[in-house]
Amino acid sequence: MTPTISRRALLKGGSASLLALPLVRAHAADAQFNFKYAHNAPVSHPLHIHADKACAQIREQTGGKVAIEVFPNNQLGGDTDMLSQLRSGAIQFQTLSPLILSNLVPSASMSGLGFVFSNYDQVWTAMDGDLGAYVRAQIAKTGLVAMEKIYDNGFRQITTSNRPIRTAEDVRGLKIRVPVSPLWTSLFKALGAAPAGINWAEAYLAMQSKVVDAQENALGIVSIAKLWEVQKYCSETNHVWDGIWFLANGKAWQSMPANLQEVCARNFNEQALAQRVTNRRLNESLASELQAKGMVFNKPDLPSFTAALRRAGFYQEWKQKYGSEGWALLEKHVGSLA
Ligand code: X2X
Repeated sequence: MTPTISRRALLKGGSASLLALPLVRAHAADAQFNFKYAHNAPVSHPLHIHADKACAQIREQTGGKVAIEVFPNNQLGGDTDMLSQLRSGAIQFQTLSPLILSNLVPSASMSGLGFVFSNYDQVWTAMDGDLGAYVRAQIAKTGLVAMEKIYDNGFRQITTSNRPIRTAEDVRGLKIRVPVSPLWTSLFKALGAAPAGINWAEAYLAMQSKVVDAQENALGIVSIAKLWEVQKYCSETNHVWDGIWFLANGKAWQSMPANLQEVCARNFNEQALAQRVTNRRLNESLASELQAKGMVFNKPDLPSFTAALRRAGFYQEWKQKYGSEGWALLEKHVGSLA
């Protein structure tokens, strides 16, 4: 969008437009589309590395027409703030957990229901297949565009500062930080914990200041964020698989002609496939490194968790919320749940 500002518009706009003009010009000098992309991950996380590469390739392959500036590490605010900015058009791209996106698109959290996916084959078959397509269609109804291939955050593990989690009983009363998401809160409430919904941007401080005693994340994040400084135990629950949708503001996306949309989508999707490989390798390689930093690992009794969730009516509750169409798609991939 090369800004063509007429003399009349300038005069009408008065001094504010005159002041803004040099900035706009400088920024748009070599690009038709100047976009902002923001996310929560540190720069050494595979999400940033691959998404940043996609943006660089897009710039190159469009001959500089599409310039996407990347704002990593919550520079523009926490996840829920960035989601508001994405919706208003203040930023044009965001990468975000489906569970946090569910604040806007309820069915997006289906892929993150507790203890449903048991391996990556199941995950990618569902998310690259009909379950992913169903969720993307719901996302589209809100005016956002989700790229076809979802990125990987990983299978999540519980860390605590005060006790190992051996069975579901050990989660009772646990003050645990969870991302801001109705599903995440519901999952840990159903297990009898005291979950606090806190954006990742504030999570480390919440652990350090003992507002919470626990959190749950894939090991890549645990390691990159140096959580061993504030957490002692890591219990390998694998309770939730978490992905990362690459989202665009619909108006910004549609402002591009089809050929430029194609270059963007192709690069975001190609890098998603590459990121899945890098990220999985990272998550699977970290246990010994984290042990060397002093964290104590254990493998909990997983059936005790699913039994507790069934008893609490957790799956029945979410089946009602998601509705039969979405639920049938999920069960098709993971088997009967409720
Ligand atoms: O907020 C989190 O815990 C994180 C970093 O895993 C997400 O992006 C959901």
